[in-house]
Order: sequence, then structure tokens, then C-alpha cells
Amino acid sequence: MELKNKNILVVGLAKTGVACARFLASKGARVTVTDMRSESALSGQLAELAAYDIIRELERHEEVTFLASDLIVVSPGVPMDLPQLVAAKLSGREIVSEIELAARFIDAPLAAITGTNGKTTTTTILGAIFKHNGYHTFVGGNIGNPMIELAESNNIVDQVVAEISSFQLEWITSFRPTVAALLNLSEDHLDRYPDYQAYIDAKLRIFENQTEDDFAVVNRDDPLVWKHAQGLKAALFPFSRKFELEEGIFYKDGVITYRHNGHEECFPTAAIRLQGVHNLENIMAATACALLLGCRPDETFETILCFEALHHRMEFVREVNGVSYYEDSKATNVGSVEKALESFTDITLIAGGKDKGGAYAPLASLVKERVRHLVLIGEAAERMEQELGALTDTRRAATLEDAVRIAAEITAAGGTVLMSPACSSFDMFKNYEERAQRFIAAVKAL
Ligand code: UMA
Ligand code: ADP
Repeated sequence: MELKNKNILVVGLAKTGVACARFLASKGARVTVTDMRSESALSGQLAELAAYDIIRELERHEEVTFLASDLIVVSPGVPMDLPQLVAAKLSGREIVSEIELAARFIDAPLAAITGTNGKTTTTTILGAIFKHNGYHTFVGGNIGNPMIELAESNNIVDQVVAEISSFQLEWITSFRPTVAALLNLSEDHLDRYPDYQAYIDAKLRIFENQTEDDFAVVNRDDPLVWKHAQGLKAALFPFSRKFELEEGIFYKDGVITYRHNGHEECFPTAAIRLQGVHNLENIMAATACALLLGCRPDETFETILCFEALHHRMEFVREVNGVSYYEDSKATNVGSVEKALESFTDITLIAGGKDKGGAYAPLASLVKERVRHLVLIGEAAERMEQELGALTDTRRAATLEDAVRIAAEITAAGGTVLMSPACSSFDMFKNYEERAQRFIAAVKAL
């Protein structure tokens, strides 16, 4: 792909935009960056671009600039229906997402992981397996470091593992993973998509350019995933906790079995440190991707045995007066909270935050069965109370610190206080990490 002397517009100037602008400028393109935020709000990003000759269009998006561009590169946080993008598309401008641009400059095999939940955990496990097998490996994407940084670095790697969000898939045209995994589907990001099906359709695009030479690793036990997997061009490689499979990877009676082309590998799971049935699914998906891409079974299993839970995903904080406190700040949708509630009984649940538009009612039976007290915070508190409040003792708290104090007062010894919000954090915090730190500090102060 020729970039030299092309007029290229980068839309959005956060991590992705900065990395794309640097890469494009270093390839000799004439780069313009545009962002709705002000110069002062973007001072850090602009400082990173100081050494490059780049035009800035800040606090606005000018349609005329979009229409004059040979190529437009869109950051994941910019919605598809931005009027200037719609106009550019209508006038035939080429529009790509950052992963599309990056993949055009990366030669190594690509394992791409998507799904509503478990992406970061699975991506991290797979990256660790590749590294333990001796491969030079790049791990990136939605996990935090844009894939374009690999293209920019000119580093030669053997394997690429990318966590992929629905947003990143919106503007792909040729993005083609050698192995693509879809872990699960449940409602999320309904503040960005017109409906649930539009979100599912965006996720399914991960398989769009695969051929019969590639693999689709899919959750056999998730009815929506399995339904949509039928008719994919890639070879299906299912994972399951419920079905014994002739081709695929499955869990039964304490053993994970991998079967491919008549070949079988077995891994006992008793000594695995990562807890929770959902993590068994993440482990199976990562193992399937690894073995399909040439990893050795012994090294693969050694990595899985040692792998510890990532921070802010159902993490134990401390015990006070016989009550255990768990922090699950990364649970930003109903699907992840379901898994957390399945893992405990006698729960005081602290939930709420920025509402993403999905229904909370799917939690009803678990709340009724396992949640003794519900303490609600943030913008979503009102709607959560409407949908779940009648099922258990429900209270409101003005701050997270108040919620922790209330939870400590009302939870009897033997119970569990779990912060698993089902919402994003942006109404009260900078991000989910800050929410986690504030919860941990409040629990330590008890
Ligand atoms: N902006 C505009 N106009 C608009 C909308 C936004 O100018 O109409 C600007 C914003 O002011 C901002 C930029 O565009 O400066 C958007 O940046 P971004 O949100 O794409 O942020 P990045 O730092 O580039 O981060 C993105 C991903 N962010 C999102 O998808 C929202 C990061 O995922 C990802 O790690 C990073 O690229 C590297 O690939 C974060 C995320 O929350 C962690 N992802 C969602 C999730 O996991 O649920 C999908
Ligand atoms: P993602 O990157 O997709 O957000 P993470 O691995 O960061 O996934 O986990 C996010 C939340 O989802 C955490 O609360 C975690 O406990 C939960 N989770 C992890 N794996 C799964 C899974 N396979 N199914 C459902 N929930 C999961």
C-alpha cells in the first residue's frame, strides 16, 4: 500500500490517532489530524507529534477536509454515523479502521480474539503461551496498545495476538486473521449501536475475510455464537464445557481434550490457578488458538498452569469481620456480572455506573437467588432499581466509599461484598482502574 504523498486524515487523537499519525507521517504521507477536543485538552498527544509535520484541525471536524482526503483512518471511539464520515463514504473516500491499516503492514500470522467478555484474559494467556514457546510475539489491539505500533516499529515477529473490539471492526475491508476467536455474545455498547443485532453484526466481521485455510474458534455452548458460526468460510474449531467434540477442544471430568485431524492432546485442569468456569472457556479458546498456530502442547500447558488472574477481574481484596471483599471493576456489562454472581452465594452486590443502554433484567434470577443486599451507585442506579430493586434489599449510595461503608454495615459474617458494576465507570471515575483503586482503598480503610 503506497502512502507517500497521500492526503490522509486521522480522526480522533487519543492513543490510536497518535500512533497512526506518527506511522503515516514516517511513511511520507501528508497527514491531518482532527479531534473534537481542544488543543489544551490534547496537549499530551500533540507533544508526542511535535517532531512531525502534521496539520491539526481541533475542536471541530470539517467535512471539506474529509472529502479532500485520499484515505481516512478512524479511531475506535469515533462512531460510524459521524456525519462527516457518512458524507465521505457517500463520496467514495476510502475509510479504514486502525486495525485494517495495521494488518496491511504486518506479515506474521494473526490470532484475533473478540467476544463480549474474556477478550483481555484470553489475549493475555495466548500471548504468554506463544512467548513460552519461544516465539517473538506482539500482543496488542483493544488491550491497550494499538496494532499500528507494531507496523511502526518495523520489528519482525513470529506471532501477533490482537484483542479486537466491535468498534475496531467497523471499518475493515481486508482484515483477515489466521485464527479468529469469538468467545461469547451478550448485550453491550447499546449506547453506540442502534440495537443488539448491529453490535453482533459488527463482532461477526472478524470472520468476514477468512477463507477455508483459516480457523474460527467459537463457543459451542453459547447459542448465539453457535448459530452465527454456521456458514462461516473458515474451518470451525469449537470449544465446549458441555459437549464432547470430535474436532475442537472440550472440558469433561477435570480434563481439557484437544482434538484436531484425528490427533488428541489431554490436559488435566486440577492444578490450574485461574478460577471460575468462564476462565476455563478462556483457557480452552487460548489453547485452541495456540495449538492451531503451531505451539507445542507441553509448553502450552505449562503456561496455563502458572497463569494468574488479571487485576480487576473478580479479584480478592481482603477479609474484614468474616466478610470477603471482591473487586470486579472490569465487569462493565450484564454478561460478566452473571459469571461473578455464579461464583459466590450470600452476596452484597455493589453495582451501577454509566448506563450503556442494555437490560439489567437478565440478572433477575441470580439476584433473587444469591444477592442478599444490592447497593447501587451512579447514573444507572435508578434504572437498575426499577429492574432489580424489588427482588432483594436495595439501597442507594452517593459515592463508592459510601457504598462500601453501607455494605460493611449490612453484610453478616460469612457473606461476600462484591463490586461488579455491570456499567462503565465514566460517570464517576476516569476509568475502571480508578474505580478499582477507590474500592480497594475504601475496603482497606474499613
Ligand atoms: N473523538 C472525536 N470525535 C468523535 C468522537 C471522538 O474527535 O465524534 C475523539 C475523542 O475526543 C478522542 C478520540 O476521538 O480523542 C477517540 O479515541 P478512542 O476512544 O478511540 O481512544 P484510544 O485511546 O485511541 O483507544 C482506543 C480504544 N478505545 C475505545 O474503543 C473507546 C481502546 O480500547 C484501545 O485500547 C486503544 O484504542 C488501542 O487499540 C478501550 C476501550 O474502552 C480500552 N474499548 C472498549 C471496551 O473494551 O469495551 C471497546
Ligand atoms: P474483556 O477484555 O472482554 O472486557 P476481561 O478478560 O477483561 O474481558 O474480563 C472482563 C470481565 O468479564 C471481568 O469481570 C471477568 O471476570 C469477566 N469474564 C472474563 N472472561 C469471561 C467469559 N469468558 N465470560 C463471561 N465473563 C468473563
